[in-house]
Amino acid sequence: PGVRPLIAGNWKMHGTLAEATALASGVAAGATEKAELLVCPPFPHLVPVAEALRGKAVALGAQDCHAAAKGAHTGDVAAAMLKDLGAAYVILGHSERRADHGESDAAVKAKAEAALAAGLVPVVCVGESEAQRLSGEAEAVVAGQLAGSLPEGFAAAGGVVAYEPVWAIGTGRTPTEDDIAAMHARIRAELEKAFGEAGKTLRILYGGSVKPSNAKGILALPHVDGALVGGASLKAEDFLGIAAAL
Ligand code: G2H
Repeated sequence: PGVRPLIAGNWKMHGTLAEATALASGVAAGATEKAELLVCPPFPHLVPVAEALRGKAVALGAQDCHAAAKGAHTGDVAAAMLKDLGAAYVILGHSERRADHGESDAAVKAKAEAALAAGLVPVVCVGESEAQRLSGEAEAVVAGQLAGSLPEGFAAAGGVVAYEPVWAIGTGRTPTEDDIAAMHARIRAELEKAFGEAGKTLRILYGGSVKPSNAKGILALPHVDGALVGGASLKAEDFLGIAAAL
């Protein structure tokens, strides 16, 4: 309550240029007052999607950035480049990047610092593995990731945390609503511990197999301030259906 929810689409490594701009236009056509909508296309599609979204009420984000402001980093992209093309947000520390590229909490923190320095809002992802969930360590793991990944200045910039249990990503499985609520309450407590009063209003998104059919229950939970959506963000109808569940 009081915080405008954020419904974010993580397009991952999907689609053609034509599909990306059509999807962006489709999302923009259904933009709603109830939520802030954000789309995060792959790097090569950012500029045309930015053009497709010009004048529309949909924010643009990237899926990663480098920790350095510039330099000899072949194949990488600086936060300032993203800001310059019109991005407002950048997803950092997604579990797929933590797994595919060995990104540690310290690496995610350095990237978040670079994002803040460039004027981007970081969306920092955390979440436990299935083994960690089964052994009862999920909350401790997530608290550790938050402590290690969130830089100073995160709260002042309105940083976003996305809780994505690794075993729920793209699998169609989700935690129970009670488990989501418990984890989000824990994340809220950690944010307040780290940032005081400002931690109370930072948005905490749930991610992992969110779709129109389960969005209503998840988005109604306390301390769930929106969703980070993968698979279901690739069709405008599904993505907007999730926002409509608010
Ligand atoms: C979790 C999510 C988006 P999906 O990674 O970040 O993907 O909704 O496909 O589980």
